[in-house]
Amino acid sequence: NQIQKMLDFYSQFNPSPLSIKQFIDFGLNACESKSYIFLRKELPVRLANIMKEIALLPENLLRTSSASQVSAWYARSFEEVIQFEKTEPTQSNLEKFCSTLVQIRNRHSDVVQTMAQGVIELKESQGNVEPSTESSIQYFLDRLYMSRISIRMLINQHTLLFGEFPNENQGRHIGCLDPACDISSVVQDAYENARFLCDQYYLASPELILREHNSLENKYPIRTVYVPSHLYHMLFEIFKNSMRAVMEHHDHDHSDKLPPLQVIIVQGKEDICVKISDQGGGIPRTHMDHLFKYMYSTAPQPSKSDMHTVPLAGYGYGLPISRLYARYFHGDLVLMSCDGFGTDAVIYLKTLSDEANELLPIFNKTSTKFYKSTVPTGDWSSQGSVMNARQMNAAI
Ligand code: W6P
Repeated sequence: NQIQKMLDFYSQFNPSPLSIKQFIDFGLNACESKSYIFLRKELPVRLANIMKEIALLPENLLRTSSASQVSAWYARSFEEVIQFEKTEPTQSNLEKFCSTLVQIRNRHSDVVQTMAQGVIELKESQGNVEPSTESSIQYFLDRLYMSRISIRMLINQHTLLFGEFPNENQGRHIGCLDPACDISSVVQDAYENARFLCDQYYLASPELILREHNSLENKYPIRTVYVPSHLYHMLFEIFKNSMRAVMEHHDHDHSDKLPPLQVIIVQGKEDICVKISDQGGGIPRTHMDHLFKYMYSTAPQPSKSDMHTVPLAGYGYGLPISRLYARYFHGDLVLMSCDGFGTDAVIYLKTLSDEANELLPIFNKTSTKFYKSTVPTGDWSSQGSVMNARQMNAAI
């Protein structure tokens, strides 16, 4: 039908990544019709690119009611936004466009939760999931959520700059970007809010020791151009995990002896690093990869009634999504752990706003191939293919 044709058409285009600098420059000489003309093509392109991938999902996931719900939301939004394909940027069309964008943003607010539900449904209907299916789902969800982050960024910028309350007291902010984002105050804020939860459940919480080191100019505090809500999201998630680890690893009756969380913020030529160190006993290396896996994180929670599991930080989708936020503008989030001692989480951000380009999934032959390929066959010995002592004895 007509919509399918449009979908095929728009999916042929690659999304156009913008840098933080471009978002700022655009916001400074904000022109609503320019933004409108860009978005009425760019939004259908980004929607179509990810919709083509939704179509390639493992069938047993796509068939779940949750995944088909998400798929239907995308179809509806695509349909709505291409209504503007050939309409002129008159005042009334610009207003309609804004309210359509708000409507789309609201429609998609529960995508992450709903896909998580779909993964649970899949597990319940399948029992165990093939490793190849699992890796397809990991690949897909990373791309779906990254696409979603990017589309929401575009919608937020347009609606904040040109929406109903354009000059609402935003201070220095340009849309959702802060051109002088004070990293340490976002760290403080995220720490205080995580600490509030921690105090509620454990009746104590580790202190924070915060240091800054600006290797470029000795000017404090370290500021950068960034989306403060993205940075907050990552930090809040890490703090919750670190606090839980510290509280679970140490004697609750001696909360005056809790090792503090140590954060250092460093500005280098290329990167800004925010390192959060806890002494929460660390993570064994065998668990490290799992922390970023959607399938692992959505394991049906075994102990909902268990009074010892607190909602401070289940390994939900918090970490994988936080890493996507970091990668979205070409940063990263990595964990390093000393099993038995503690964990360092490092958030990397690009120092230069013209190097901070959106990282966007592109639908093409390569991405298609990924869904069809199986897990690469091992060419290193591993637990599975090496004999243990008993097998060795039996073989001899
Ligand atoms: C831990 C486990 C973890 C995950 C993410 C961030 C920090 C930490 N600390 O023990």
